[in-house]
Amino acid sequence: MFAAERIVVVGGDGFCGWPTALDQSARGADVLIIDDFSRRKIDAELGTSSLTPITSIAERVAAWQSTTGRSIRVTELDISTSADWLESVLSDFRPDAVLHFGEQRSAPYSMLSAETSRYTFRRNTIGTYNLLTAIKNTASDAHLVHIGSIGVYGYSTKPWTMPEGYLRVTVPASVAPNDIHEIMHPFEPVSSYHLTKSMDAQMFEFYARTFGLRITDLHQGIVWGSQTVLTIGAPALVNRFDYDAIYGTVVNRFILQAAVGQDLTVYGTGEQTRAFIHIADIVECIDLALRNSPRRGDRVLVRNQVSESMCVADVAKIVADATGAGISCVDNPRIENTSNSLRVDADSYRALGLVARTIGPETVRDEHRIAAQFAHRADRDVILPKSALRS
Ligand code: USQ
Repeated sequence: MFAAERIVVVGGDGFCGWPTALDQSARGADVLIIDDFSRRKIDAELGTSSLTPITSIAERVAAWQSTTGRSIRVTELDISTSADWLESVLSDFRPDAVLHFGEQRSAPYSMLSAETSRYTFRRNTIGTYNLLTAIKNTASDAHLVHIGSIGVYGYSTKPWTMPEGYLRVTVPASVAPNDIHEIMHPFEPVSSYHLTKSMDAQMFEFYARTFGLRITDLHQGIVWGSQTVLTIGAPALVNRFDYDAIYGTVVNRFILQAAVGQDLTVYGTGEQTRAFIHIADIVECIDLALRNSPRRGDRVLVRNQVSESMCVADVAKIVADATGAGISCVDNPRIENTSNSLRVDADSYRALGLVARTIGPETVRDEHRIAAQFAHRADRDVILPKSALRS
């Protein structure tokens, strides 16, 4: 039994969207990818490219068809500028679920310049708004699953474990004695990217409460790893592996640095604690989220899509021990707290049976093997940050 029969994957050509599109197609769903290929265009703008040689979307879906006999349809469309077209696509396809991966997903990119900050804001906020109105205006009962970020709550140390979306608070006695409420956990974004994810959450609350849209918001940690069992099924299916200073996230950057014989660059103290999840667990999580959807009239269902929390220095030590690489502490190019702790409640997926991978010697060595296979393609000029990130 599949989680949904007809699934739209917005951003289905991207890092998380592509393996998820394959996974849902393999499970039997009829998948339609909507993508404007902006991620590929940003590669060209930044002068970077994936470590792994990704093929065009046409080659990707043709390879999928020839290896599995299953077809995935593709529509090129920018959801932030083509609202009417988006509505007509949803109206024709009548999806049971819409997976929303179609946002500019790099916090550092949003901090690169005033223009990249404006672009991120425009694209993410208006894109999400257009998607919500398209679902509402087509009277669709589609379950919207959005990739959010655990970073919306900021990285100051909190004296509690980060709950899944909602915080129980006691209203001061002078206002309402002994009155306990559950409120949306306050946001504390640390970049304009995280600001857009916080605004998405407010829009979701409005559309769920006012129009009964069924929405799951996944507060995802930093993704590491690059491939799933399906993306390594044929060379043309390979998923992207970003390692540059803007789109590469910390674990994969460390693994790539180890593969090319560079020291691992720990920014600042290394005491920044972050939450992590492996790409192969993301596709499992999305399937679980699809199978366990909210009902019409429910509040937004928030799940923390996180397998563990760890500080950057500890991540570096695990990668260094597993690969023999050295470690260098460098000036931090970002404005961020020098040190924080972070405890995240990820019970909802655990209750659904998820057993997630963790960052350890074996899992790091698996990814290191992939990085080593393509290390000859690495451009050393894009690994180190070129400027401070402050917008
Ligand atoms: N860092 C290093 N060395 C490096 C690269 C990064 O020490 O070579 C440090 C950074 O200073 C930071 C931490 O590692 O403290 C994480 O950086 P990152 O680049 O892996 O992740 P970040 O940019 O903070 O955010 C990323 C994505 C964003 C996603 C977020 C998940 O840009 O799309 O949503 O991870 S989270 O913020 O946890 O919700």
